[in-house]
Amino acid sequence: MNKLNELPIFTDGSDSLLSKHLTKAVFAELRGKQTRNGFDLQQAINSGLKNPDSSIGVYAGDKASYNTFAALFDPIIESYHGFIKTDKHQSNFEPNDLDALNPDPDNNYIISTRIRVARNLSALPLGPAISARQRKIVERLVIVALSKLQGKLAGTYYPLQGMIGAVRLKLVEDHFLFKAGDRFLEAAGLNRDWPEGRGLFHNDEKTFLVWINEEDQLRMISMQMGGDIKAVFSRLSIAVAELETALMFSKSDHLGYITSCPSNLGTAMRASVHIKLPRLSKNMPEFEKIAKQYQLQIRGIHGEHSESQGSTYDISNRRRLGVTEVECVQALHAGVLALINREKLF
Ligand code: ADP
Ligand code: IOM
Repeated sequence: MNKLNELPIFTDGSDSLLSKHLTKAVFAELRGKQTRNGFDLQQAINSGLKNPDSSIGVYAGDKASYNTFAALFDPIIESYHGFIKTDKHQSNFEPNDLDALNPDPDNNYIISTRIRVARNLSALPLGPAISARQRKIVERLVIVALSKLQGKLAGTYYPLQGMIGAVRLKLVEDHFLFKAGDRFLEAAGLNRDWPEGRGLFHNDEKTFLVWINEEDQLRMISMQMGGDIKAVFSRLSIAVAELETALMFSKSDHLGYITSCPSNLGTAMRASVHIKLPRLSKNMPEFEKIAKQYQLQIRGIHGEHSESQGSTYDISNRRRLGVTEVECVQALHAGVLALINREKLF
């Protein structure tokens, strides 16, 4: 990788948090630094430099990156989550504390609900700095932990290596598997040695899934058709607690769970619905205003950086750090109710 000699110039079109916070002074302070894993500023910012349409643009190679590159990461974390250096993250993954009746019991608007959390093993670097051998170790440890799951959570692991192309594409199309060749992950070094060490675990019903070695080492996912947000949350809460007895995840009192992208720190939770809003989506300014009011993010139907199809959107909580798991989902629930109520008024 080329060494950075000068402060990068961002094109006018770039709106990433990297472009906003990589000032001359920050660049001068950080350009010679690296963590004990050899992860340096060039690697941390390469995704944002190569992809001016990034929303964040930086990645951590390990937990230490959040200290070593704090002059850049802290303001990015504050901008994204509204969370400052002296704040402390709190967790509450208790389903009984969630007040979330199905906002669409007649299935008129919500197609499906999905909640995922990201996790990384505390003993190893994060994906952008992991070696091929370490990635295989992650895969092995996680497979062993998953093999102990019982009842409705029990399932099978499908490695990407050797998977038939058409099978893989169908899993991606059906929203169960991550896509190949993502350019944001590519520039962050997250696609090295593809497809080795990557794979998908799921139970028979495909309501509990684990992605191994994508943007984070684990993405644990609970999903099902319809709008029963509480059922999806409860299943995830049980599964995560089970896996936490077998695996040691990287976290800190200040930042909660440590993830490769700062947008996922804290709960590392993205709770989303796929929702049809044919009338409201014709009035994007109003749609966006409601989403902003409830701190929700609007994504396309095939996930981050995808376009929507028809009038179906992916709506999810934006903040993940400085809020508990229950609060993430409560925010989604309140926002989805507001969107449905507005849609009904047209
Ligand atoms: P992540 O949520 O893991 O950060 P993406 O935004 O790329 O990553 O989404 C991953 C996949 O999950 C995509 O195929 C996306 O369409 C799918 N997905 C997200 N939310 C839902 C949902 N509520 N129902 C069904 N699939 C979903
Ligand atoms: N989480 C990550 N995929 N994303 C926020 C990248 C970006 O747009 O900067």
